[in-house]
Amino acid sequence: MEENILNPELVTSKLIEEEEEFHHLNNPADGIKPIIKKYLGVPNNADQQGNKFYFTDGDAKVEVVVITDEIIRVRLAPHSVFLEEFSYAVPKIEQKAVVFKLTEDEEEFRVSTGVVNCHIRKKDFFISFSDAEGHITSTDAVPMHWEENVAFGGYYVFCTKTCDSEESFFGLGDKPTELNLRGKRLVNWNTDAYSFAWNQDPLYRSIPFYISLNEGIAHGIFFDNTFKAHFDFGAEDPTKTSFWADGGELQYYYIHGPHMMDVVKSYHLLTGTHPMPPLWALGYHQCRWSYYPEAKVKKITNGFRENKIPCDGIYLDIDYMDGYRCFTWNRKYFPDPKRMIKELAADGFKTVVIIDPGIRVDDNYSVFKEGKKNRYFCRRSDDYFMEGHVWPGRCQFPDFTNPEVREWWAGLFDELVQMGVAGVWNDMNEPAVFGAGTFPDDVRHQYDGHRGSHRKAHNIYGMQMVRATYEGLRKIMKNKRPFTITRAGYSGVQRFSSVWTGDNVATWEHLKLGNIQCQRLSISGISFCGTDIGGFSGEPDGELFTRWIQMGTFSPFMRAHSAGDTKEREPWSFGEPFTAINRKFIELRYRLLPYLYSTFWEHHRYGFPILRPVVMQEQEEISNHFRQDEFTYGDKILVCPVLEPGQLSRTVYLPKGKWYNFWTYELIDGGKEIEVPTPLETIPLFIKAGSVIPEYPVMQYVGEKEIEEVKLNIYYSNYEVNSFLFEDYGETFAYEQDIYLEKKFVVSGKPSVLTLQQSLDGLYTPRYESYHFNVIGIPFTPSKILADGKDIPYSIDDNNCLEFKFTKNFKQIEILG
Ligand code: MIG
Repeated sequence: MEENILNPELVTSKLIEEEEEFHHLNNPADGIKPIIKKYLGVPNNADQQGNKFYFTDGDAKVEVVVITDEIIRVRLAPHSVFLEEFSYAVPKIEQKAVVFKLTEDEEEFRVSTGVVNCHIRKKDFFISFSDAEGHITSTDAVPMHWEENVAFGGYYVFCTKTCDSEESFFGLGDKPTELNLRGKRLVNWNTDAYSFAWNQDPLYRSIPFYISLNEGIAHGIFFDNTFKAHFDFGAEDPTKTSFWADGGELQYYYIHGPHMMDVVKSYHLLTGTHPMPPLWALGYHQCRWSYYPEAKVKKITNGFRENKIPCDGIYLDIDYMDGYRCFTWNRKYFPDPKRMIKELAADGFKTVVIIDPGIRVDDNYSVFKEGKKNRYFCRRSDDYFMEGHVWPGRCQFPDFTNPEVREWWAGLFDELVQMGVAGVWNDMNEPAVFGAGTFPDDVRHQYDGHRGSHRKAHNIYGMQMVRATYEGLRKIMKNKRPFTITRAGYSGVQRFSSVWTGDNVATWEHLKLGNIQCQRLSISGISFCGTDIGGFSGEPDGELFTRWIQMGTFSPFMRAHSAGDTKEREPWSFGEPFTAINRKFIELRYRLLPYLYSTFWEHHRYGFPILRPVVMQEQEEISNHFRQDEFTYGDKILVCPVLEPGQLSRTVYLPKGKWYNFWTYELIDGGKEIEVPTPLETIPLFIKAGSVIPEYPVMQYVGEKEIEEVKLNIYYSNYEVNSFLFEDYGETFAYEQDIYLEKKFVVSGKPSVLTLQQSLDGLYTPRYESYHFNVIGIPFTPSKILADGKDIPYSIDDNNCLEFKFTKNFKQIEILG
């Protein structure tokens, strides 16, 4: 059906029918069948029910719903019957008080909020959107259309909009291709993609959300459809953008900007954000397929402590299980897991174990027996069980779209948690099946009461698995924050899990790809993401591994992982100078923990992405639409990883404003490209002038020492800049009861005075008493420091930085020249 969707005949009458040859039916033996393609023709009337507006054309009906001032949802029912409202991505729409109205003139119906207008054109049912100033931001190129597909009994649904000559596209989750999706055609169908290649599509996740940027204005389209979905950003026809799905409803949210950041925040409003992770989960994690037996695990964890390289997480891959049976232990390798986990914990390591969806068919295995007895496993259309081979051999698979099954699965973690397991790694949940790839289309799913075949449930299967896992852990761990990681997911998976990019390869190309994928995931709702540092398959040399550690230091999730047939792959495996550099960067990760944690809070609470491509800083600049190496980590630190071997310097674009080189303290004017030296010891890192960057002392793991003081690095600026610091217990859900502290710092400099103000908001009291201030870049010779009016002592170090200490409760500090 890809033949001519983008170039239909001009349509002016009512529902137009087109017959065409169709080759892609479910059963190839059926051969070629005619399919009917229909287009909306003319909207006859507008019917308002609250915030919903209905427009009909014969049998077809379109619904336009005002969600917020910025968000309008459009739905199409080819035969007037809308499906019951249900979405795994959008758990509930927070209906805000929005003022909207319907107007009509000769040409169109118009639904307007204060920010957006949705135009429904009378002559041809074209739907378009404009902002309050009248800029058209999105418009249909042909009316919404569909194909009635007799083979599966539903519709293939299509929406085609115009694509302007300089329009750029971003988003769609984990696509392994350039950051700007202009000119690409992509598909969403969760796929186990071992050793994936540049441009390989699809991969593990389905995030049907993209951002368009055109003439300086951004808007988003969230096509909330779990079926196999397709996107074309001017690939087939450079003047058209299309999205369509092999079933389900044509339902999309138009999300107005005008800034990309506004779009991402609104997308988060719909699909949610990551809950606050336990602080330790933001530390460094070490993984391998697999560390076993126990002695090997201990050798690795001791290696960290001996080498003085910080680490918080140690992973057990599938070999910890008995014959790969989930929720069991191989007692030969791990005779007493509870004791081992306790010993690891005493040494500061959290144990994370893998879990797969495939349950071994084995009547002596309690998980299988329970699932069988309660009919928890997926079945084919004719009631046979869905069986497939995965690691344990012949398996059946829980139907995670059934709430009862999720609850059962959730409970299965009880024993692991009692043993001390702190996190769960959800793998193979695309779902992956050896040989077949995944389940056949006819497998049935309960779909939370909205039954469907695997065509509908495939893309959300993994998300529902990790949801069950997360909810289980949350319940069992009581007030402790669980840690989960998943490979597969759909929009909204961020509410339940972090994500890694899957089975990458130890090549420089994959380092580059991983950098793009993490930025893309972050602006697609999934901020808590990372790559397998070092590359899963293949062998990195010391240089590649170190460059990957350096990039990974600025991935919200930082974990090294490797396949079992590769050489040793710990941060000290490559000898010097690599070990020392890896240590220095992992230490930097730990120093910056309070900054990352605060940035995470900004994500969780306010919907900001953690990684932000530079196009997000300056979207008006067309050249930025094609930059994909540099990004900001939060809004204060600009990072540009080194992505080529042997690179002694590289070009970096600094957005407008003033930036400090993190390593040299040199102050640089942004808004231009600069050449930065990149010896193996460093990567380009810049701090926005005026920032306050909080720092913890280096620790071998979170909680190793009581923090006695927090360092505040203050970067002088001659304009006013705000910074935030978020603090709480770091491991409980007290923040949901508003027990936390938000600190705001305001830095403003004059030619001979620098002022720093602090305001506090919240109920939490950190245990440390004082700050250690480190003031960078003061352009005058200080003569005196007044802290809350008191004259206090200070020193000036070799880098010309001003150092002093004062109470954490200060209100105002003035450094006078
Ligand atoms: O078929 O559990 O992506 O991280 O180490 C391979 C073994 C199954 C795939 C995961 C990888 C993990 C591996 N798993």
